[in-house]
Amino acid sequence: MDAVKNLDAVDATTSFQVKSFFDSAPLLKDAESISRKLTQFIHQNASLTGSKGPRRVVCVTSGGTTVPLEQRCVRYIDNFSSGHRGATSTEYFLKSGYSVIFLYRRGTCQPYCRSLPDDPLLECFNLTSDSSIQVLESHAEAVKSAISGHHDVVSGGYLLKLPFTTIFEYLQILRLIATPMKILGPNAMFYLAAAVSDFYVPWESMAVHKIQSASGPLDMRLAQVPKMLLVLRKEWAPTAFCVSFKLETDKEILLEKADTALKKYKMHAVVANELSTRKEVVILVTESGKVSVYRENDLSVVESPLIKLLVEKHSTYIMDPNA
Ligand code: PAZ
Repeated sequence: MDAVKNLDAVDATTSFQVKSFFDSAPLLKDAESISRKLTQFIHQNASLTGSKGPRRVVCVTSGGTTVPLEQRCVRYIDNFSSGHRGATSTEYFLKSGYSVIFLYRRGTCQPYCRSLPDDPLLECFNLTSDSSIQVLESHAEAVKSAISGHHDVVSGGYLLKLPFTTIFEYLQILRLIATPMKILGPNAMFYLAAAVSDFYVPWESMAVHKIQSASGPLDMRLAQVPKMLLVLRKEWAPTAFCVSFKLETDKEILLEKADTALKKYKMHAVVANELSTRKEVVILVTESGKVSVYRENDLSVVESPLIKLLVEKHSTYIMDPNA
């Protein structure tokens, strides 16, 4: 099956910007060990077949990237994202028979943990009089389902979690993921829910030490982060099914921006959401139109119908990637 659509090459300016970004980025710590884990995870999952054919693998990105302002970083610019979307979507992909590479911002929401309170260790457990640890009855169900849900998918080899903090780490790891994912052809999916910085300070022009306030107002020029969606789609993962997200606070421009992303970056689908209503409704934008996806009620989550719809679209894509 020839899953490669005839895509134009990435233009020379973008290629140059991408090369400069990676050439100047600080070296990724643990790159070798991340690559080893990825290769093992992907090969292991690629050899599995279920009732619906070869096992599918999705890379879910989650949380916001930071942009350091100093090499010995004290201050940084952040992109908002609690990680709830990515963590919840991961659970629904796993439930639908996918294996998941969860690329997440350190400290953000984790799969199977959304029913736990903010500080689970201190709020769910108690010390008994003989100094043993006891789960509080009020949180027992949430703790049990978090531990068993997580344990099942990790010990089964279906969930691989990789953390990032900065935009440099995020994009370097995303590139590392895409390379071995190629062997999955159209059975691979990228679900890019992370909130990724549009601007950054190139490493070589970044202050080394903490910027001093005594020097007066801060005047700083940020470079534009190269359009990596295009590079992912055209070069890193040309056969994968790619879903990106568009977040806006002004609903007047949301759909227009989502449409542009679909066309400009050749995405298979774009999930458009507004900051204030993102937990209740999202709009799935594809070449065949726009569909509003709502959560069913106050106790349910919008990721449930969203992932169901995306799994169907992915199935159609697998049957004919060039359609
Ligand atoms: O992480 P969260 O559940 O708080 O929010 C999810 C989201 C709004 C970050 C995500 O749905 C999204 O739109 N991500 C892409 C953001 C962007 O346009 O950069």
